[in-house]
Amino acid sequence: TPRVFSGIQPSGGLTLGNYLGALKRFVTTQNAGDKETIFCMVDLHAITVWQDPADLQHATRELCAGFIASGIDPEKSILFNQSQVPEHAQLAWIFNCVARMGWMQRMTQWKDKAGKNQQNASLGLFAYPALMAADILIYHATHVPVGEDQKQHLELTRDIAIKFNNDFGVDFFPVTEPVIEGAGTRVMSLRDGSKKMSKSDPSDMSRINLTDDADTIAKKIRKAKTDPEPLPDSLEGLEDRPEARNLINIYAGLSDQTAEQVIQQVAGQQFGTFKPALAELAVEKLSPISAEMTRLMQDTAEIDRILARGAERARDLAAPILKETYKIVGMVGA
Ligand code: AQP
Repeated sequence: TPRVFSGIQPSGGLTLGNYLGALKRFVTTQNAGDKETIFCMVDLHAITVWQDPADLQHATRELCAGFIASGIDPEKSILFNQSQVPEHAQLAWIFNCVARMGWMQRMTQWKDKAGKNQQNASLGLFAYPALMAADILIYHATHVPVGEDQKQHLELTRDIAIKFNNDFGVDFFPVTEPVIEGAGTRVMSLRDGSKKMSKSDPSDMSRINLTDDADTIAKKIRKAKTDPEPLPDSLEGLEDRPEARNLINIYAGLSDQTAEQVIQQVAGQQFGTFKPALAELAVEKLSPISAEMTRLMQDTAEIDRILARGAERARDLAAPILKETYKIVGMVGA
């Protein structure tokens, strides 16, 4: 069976962007039942920027609760945190020696996150995409559902697989397919339609957190930046209106429709009408998830057991692939 892998960083709370761009699509993939699904809380990625240890623990458990509350079933899918499967870091080292500095320097996420002071960024942040390639390829995963922002990293994963295969004259690592489809793959900030919605944006008003209560969600949508024009009757009419387009996309993602279908229903509406409808939809879809997360977080020992069990299953798949990699590279004892 083909394998699907994807991960989310426990670097803060989950946003509506993570939900529509990742979690909701993971659940659809899991429930389709035609692929083996592996989902990971990538704690080793999170520490490429500073994380307070207690916050990291909390965020990892809460993220696990978020996966389950969204519909990931730890029996059907393999659900675990990255650091419990050391093969990820071991393969990442091999890939550090395959990937080139120049490839990493071109990554826009590196440039954005390191900012002006690259000399002061962690070496781990620079090497982030090699660890991400290892996350995927340690399972020989062929399909990776992600948001639009991860496209460049997935291309680099392909480059690493191809170079490894060429360098060693083998046909070992598969060339992975990014799966970037649907209305939710690029959710933008509620304050600035040109920036992605992100858990690390300093403004909490820029995002909807999965843990926000109904009033907070309604307030954030009411205050979301828009323009004064009514909604158009076609997608072309949204071309120069990024904020309006974003709200339409969010509506489409939450209601399982295409943006085209939504625009036909709301054509001509003022934001004064559309925003309350969107808020109502968001609360209807998100509050059961938030309530379930709160319930699951009351038993963190159970969450830890789920993660440990998932890690065991993941190691059974990863260990033989690492061993074979070591053999190919020429490590004695492999
Ligand atoms: N705004 C978004 N729209 C659609 N998809 C998104 N994803 C993140 N933001 C959006 C998708 O969520 C998955 C996990 O992301 P991540 O937590 O590993 O990393 P990130 O992309 O760095 O997320 P954030 O929220 O922006 O975190 P910070 O602020 O810490 O960098 C990925 O599939 C991603 O595409």
